Amino acid sequence: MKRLDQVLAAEGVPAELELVINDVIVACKDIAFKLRQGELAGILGATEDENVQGETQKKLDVISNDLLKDILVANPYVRGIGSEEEDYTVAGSAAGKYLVTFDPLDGSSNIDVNLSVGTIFSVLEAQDDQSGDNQEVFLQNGRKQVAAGYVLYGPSALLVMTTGNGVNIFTLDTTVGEFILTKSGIQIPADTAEFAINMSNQRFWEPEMKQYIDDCLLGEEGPLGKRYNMRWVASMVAEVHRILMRGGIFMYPYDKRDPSKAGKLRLMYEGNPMSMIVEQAGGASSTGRMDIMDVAPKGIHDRVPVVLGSKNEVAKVVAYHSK
Ligand code: AHM
Ligand code: MG
Repeated sequence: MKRLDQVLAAEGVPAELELVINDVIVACKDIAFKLRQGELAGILGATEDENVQGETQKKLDVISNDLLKDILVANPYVRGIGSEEEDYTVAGSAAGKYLVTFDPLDGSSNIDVNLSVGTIFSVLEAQDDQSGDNQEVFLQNGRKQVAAGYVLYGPSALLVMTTGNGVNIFTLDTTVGEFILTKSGIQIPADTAEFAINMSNQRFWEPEMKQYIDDCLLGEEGPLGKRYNMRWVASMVAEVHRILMRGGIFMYPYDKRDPSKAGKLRLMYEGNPMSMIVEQAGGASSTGRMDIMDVAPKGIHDRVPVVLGSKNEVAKVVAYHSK
């Protein structure tokens, strides 16, 4: 039985980075225990507030955000944090080497119906001596991530993470409160016949995406030559986890509902960390036109079209976009 700290040490992760990851995990364990208590802890339902994205905040969005923010800005190795639920980046320690971005509770529309949600995090190195409350210091592409992961709060709480040495899965042992390594060397099957997309947005998609899905729906008789299955949990963490376990393709493409936004999902909190995990597991991740991790962020809350999962299927979607 290996604990997270033992695995990180064996991967040669610097001690300071390990201490940063450890603080993320301490907060995630707290979130996991609060989710287990659910209604009993009075944590369900919405607040009166909206976040910077214009979305109503759930009580647990705010609680999870505060848990992560408070522990990380107090960590001497953290220069600053950026969160989906914070308008601006927040400064940590001036001498800190690392920047952490996170979506504290992804898929939070699922909380009140007792379905899976997750925390997604990404760690970058601060490249210069600017303070962490200056968002410029965060604006690095996804290839610069030194660690990325998510915690899936499902029937069991799972930590899935990478430091660039493959993908490991840890299961929260609730009897001792530790994440224990349960799977390593995760590899996403290269081929799949299972897609995940919110079909209700179809009329807003670009023609290339619509054509790909139309062809999937034609099954064996269509140009893709196979019968597809569909899943949509409305929780990216759960979708990505299913893809890690059995393959698949997940898409939240650009759509024209709001032309000022390049899609629904956020580059720094969702696109980049999930792309690092998927690529480390042998999968692929694209906007449809370029690798997500090569996108240069212009703002901390930038959005990005997302197509990720089984390598050969992602390549097909990219081919539709280059026709
Ligand atoms: P959130 O960060 O506000 O929870 O939004 C992200 C979530 C993803 O987990 C999921 O893939 C998507 O939004 C679901 O969107 P939709 O409501 O269109 O089904
Ligand atoms: Mg999210």
